[in-house]
Amino acid sequence: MKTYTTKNIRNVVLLGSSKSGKTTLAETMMFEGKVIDRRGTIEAKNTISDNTEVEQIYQRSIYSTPLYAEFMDNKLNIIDTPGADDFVGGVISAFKVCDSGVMLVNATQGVEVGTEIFTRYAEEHKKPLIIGVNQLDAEKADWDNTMDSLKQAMGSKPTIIQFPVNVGSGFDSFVDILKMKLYRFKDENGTREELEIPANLLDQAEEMKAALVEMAAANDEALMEKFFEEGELTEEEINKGLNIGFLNGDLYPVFCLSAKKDIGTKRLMEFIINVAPSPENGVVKSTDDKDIVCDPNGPTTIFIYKTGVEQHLGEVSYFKVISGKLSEGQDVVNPETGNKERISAIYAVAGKKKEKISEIVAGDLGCTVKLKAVKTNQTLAQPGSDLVVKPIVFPPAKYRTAIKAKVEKDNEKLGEILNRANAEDPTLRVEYSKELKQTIINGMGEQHINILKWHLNNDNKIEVDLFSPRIPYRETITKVATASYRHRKQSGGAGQFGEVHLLIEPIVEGVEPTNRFKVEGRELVLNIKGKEETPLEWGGKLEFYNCIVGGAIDAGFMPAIKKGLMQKMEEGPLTGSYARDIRVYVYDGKMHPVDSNEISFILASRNAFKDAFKKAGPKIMEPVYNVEVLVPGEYMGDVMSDLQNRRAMIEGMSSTKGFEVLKARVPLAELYKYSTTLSSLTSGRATFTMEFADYQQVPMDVQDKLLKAYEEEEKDE
Ligand SMILES: Nc1nc2c(ncn2[C@@H]2O[C@H](COP(=O)(O)OP(=O)(O)OP(=O)(O)O)[C@@H](O)[C@H]2O)c(=O)[nH]1
Ligand SMILES: [Mg+2]
Repeated sequence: MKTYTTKNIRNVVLLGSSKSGKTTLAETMMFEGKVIDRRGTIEAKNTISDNTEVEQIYQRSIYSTPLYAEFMDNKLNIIDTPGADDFVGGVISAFKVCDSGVMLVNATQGVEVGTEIFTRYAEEHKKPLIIGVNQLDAEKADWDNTMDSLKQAMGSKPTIIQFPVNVGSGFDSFVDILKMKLYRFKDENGTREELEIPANLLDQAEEMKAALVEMAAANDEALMEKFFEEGELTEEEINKGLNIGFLNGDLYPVFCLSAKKDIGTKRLMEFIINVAPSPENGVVKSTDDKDIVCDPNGPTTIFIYKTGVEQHLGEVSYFKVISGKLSEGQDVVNPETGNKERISAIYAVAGKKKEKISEIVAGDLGCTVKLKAVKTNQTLAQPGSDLVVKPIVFPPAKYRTAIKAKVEKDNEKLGEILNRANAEDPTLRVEYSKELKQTIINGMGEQHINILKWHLNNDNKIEVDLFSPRIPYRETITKVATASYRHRKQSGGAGQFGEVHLLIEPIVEGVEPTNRFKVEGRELVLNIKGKEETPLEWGGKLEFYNCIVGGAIDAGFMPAIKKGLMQKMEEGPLTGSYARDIRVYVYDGKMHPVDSNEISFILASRNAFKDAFKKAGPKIMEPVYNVEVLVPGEYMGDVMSDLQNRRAMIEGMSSTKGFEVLKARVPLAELYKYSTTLSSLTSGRATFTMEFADYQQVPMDVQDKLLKAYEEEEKDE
């Protein structure tokens, strides 16, 4: 392969909803770029992009796949991404390393939820976007509907560069308004004729051209002025105006495609080479907010955007050269860990096909193998450089499941594999919860987890059970109560004796502690001598007051009393969940000159606390999440009633760009497999996010159920 300079590189991410045809387009682009001489198909499971067994089984993209073609003396790097929400991690990491995007819209569907989400990402990442209306050859393709939905979702940004002549199964021609020509395709291999626009389409073409010129003029003041004065622009000026608008993300040029029949692919690739930005002027921020400029003569900095294990190669790390050059044999370091790595080989990548190269420059994408300890989202740099590329921020998880090996002895190995999966895919977060005594996987959806399960079964031969995870409930109290407990043991040997009287009350924000209480029909005035405040690992706090008078209990036993309380705070009296936000006043008790010791007071305080807790209006609290659903209007009613069945508090509704946005607070206990339900309610046309909000008391009926379940569990043990 020839060596490319930074300005001869284009990095483009292929985006779009599931099944819009990204992988098929990638295949056709590889064909046009002469990487392959026969095109594979999704159905025949032989595309260059969907090259893993699991993608072929499911007939969809699961991972983002880097590909490249040498085209018009440039290196065109393409990342084919998965369209399903569950695999969005691959899309987000592709955004980090690509300089523009092609958004495919399925002409039989128009704008879908995925289109909307990925457009938002492109705007956030400030990446110029080209729109490809694909599948124009499909029987049910509808150009007008598709354009209407694009305008509804994106306002005036979609800018028609081409329009189709004969949409549907006979599709073979479109008019290109920039060139003012008609392109007709003679076969399914991209062979095209360039013809004059026939008379019956000329008016339409001219009308669109006028709109295009106006759109072009709007992006530059000088052009605008000239346009107003003279009423027209030269070809060159039109291109200039469109380029400015495109690069600023103010307009999205719209192209006609049939990826399947190779119609329009080459023209799209030409446009990318001619107009889409090279990485040349790209700037990436470092973790300390410095600019890292894409300069081939700068210090070597590479960013790892994807890692994975591949047959015959072992660990493969995919990177972008952010600055400088990288050569075979070069030594680099991970500035965060200090780990040294040697770049034993560099490859240009087209799916599984990897071509060895000896050097790669700033802006280019490549991969290397056998690095010792590098994870996705890390930087490698030349020794002495401390610049770390700001890592990609992945969206919060929205699917939570507990996992366990079917065979106990596999659990250790399972733990290791899960940790590695977590390092490869940052949207798959694995934690062992000490509190819940479960290994919990947080991912993006049921499919995401099913793919993990597939790998565990097939690659690692581990059978696992996935099941509903426990909920991290909390316990607290709602009113004042007192209790006392005497612990005494006198059977043989040394005896045990300790007696504790205590009062407890809830900590309520904004309510100051007091020393006067009316409780259980009497008035108690306490003499507060000491206060300890303990923030709790699991949220909230414990306040501990020493109110002992007349030496009823030695100060030396106070730590034991607190220890007893903490034991019960860690294993709440109601359901064994953590307790929080409680004030405890120890105001009386008794000692024995010989038999009192630490253990006696631990036990006395534990039991006194437990008794008081049960009298103090105890409540179970549950985690509540802020949920935001993006849904097409027609499914709104179904989504809403489903949420209401999940004890949701609807907080707001609004519409944006053709979709409804529903905001609600929903208990975590009601969100198990929500993504799956939402998907089936809306034929996969809605999406949502969820984020922890706070804890709130569970309703009485739910509390009763939880108490019963806990009693049963205790009995079993
Ligand atoms: N008629 C027609 N079918 C197409 C075209 N492009 C893709 N398809 C078909 O649409 C289906 C989905 O195509 P893919 O290329 O897998 O779509 P994708 O966008 O990569 O889908 P995901 O990877 O699941 O996000 C396949 O059955 C393709 O054969 C097209 O231009 N015309
Ligand atoms: Mg695909």
